[in-house]
Amino acid sequence: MARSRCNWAFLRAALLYGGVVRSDKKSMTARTLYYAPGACSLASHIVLEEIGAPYETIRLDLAKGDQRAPEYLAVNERGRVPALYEEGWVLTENAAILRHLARSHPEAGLLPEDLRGQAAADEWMAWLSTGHHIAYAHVRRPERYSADETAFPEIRAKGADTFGDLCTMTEVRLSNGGWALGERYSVVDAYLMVFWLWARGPTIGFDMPSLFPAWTAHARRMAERPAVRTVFAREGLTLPA
Ligand SMILES: N[C@@H](CCC(=O)N[C@@H](CS)C(=O)NCC(=O)O)C(=O)O
Repeated sequence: MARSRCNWAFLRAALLYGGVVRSDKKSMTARTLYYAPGACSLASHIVLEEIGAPYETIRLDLAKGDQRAPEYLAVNERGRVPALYEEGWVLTENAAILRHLARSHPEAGLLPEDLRGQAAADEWMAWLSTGHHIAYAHVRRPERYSADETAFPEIRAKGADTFGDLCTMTEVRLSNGGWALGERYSVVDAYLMVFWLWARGPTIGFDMPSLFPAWTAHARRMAERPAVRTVFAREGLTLPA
């Protein structure tokens, strides 16, 4: 569904004509996701693909510092992905984007309709963004938490411990064998995929199938979904085996 564009000329054009700068004009594209391969933006990317409505993508290379380019800072002044551009509007923060996409497309059924179901989804997303994500950041980006390089090993170690504890709690929550919210697939499952990948990746390096079998079964079910396969291929990621 997505057409990928990766150049700043397109971004500048979107800014000029799409309404970030001049909100009175119609955008050239309906919806654009700014993402980086394997970053937390994966969750929003999967959900856009699940919905099936047209969207475009702009890939940022975080290692090269694309997120700090003035053109991107004009989209998200915090210099982070994801950012979702829609006509005259930019939304950041995965949890907000996931909820917005699900609510904009109720026909996709990616969020429960009942109040408690929605609250349970919010609970998961708040936990993942403030728990798992931040613990992981202590391991990968200790410089965010201290100016003293000699403190980095301690910050990394504590972050890894905390991340491991959170993975254990996630495993328990998923041990009923269903989706995060029970029988129904939702945006929460797409968000969970990010942290399963990070836990498997080189920064943490957990042996996911043996340490977290229920979560790994969840990740494998995710890998059967066409939208997930499409997005993994686009981002150049390896599916859970
Ligand atoms: N709270 C934000 C965090 C976004 C975030 O930290 N994104 C990372 C990638 S996972 C990023 O853009 N990092 C670039 C950098 O730190 O320079 C969210 O949940 O969307």
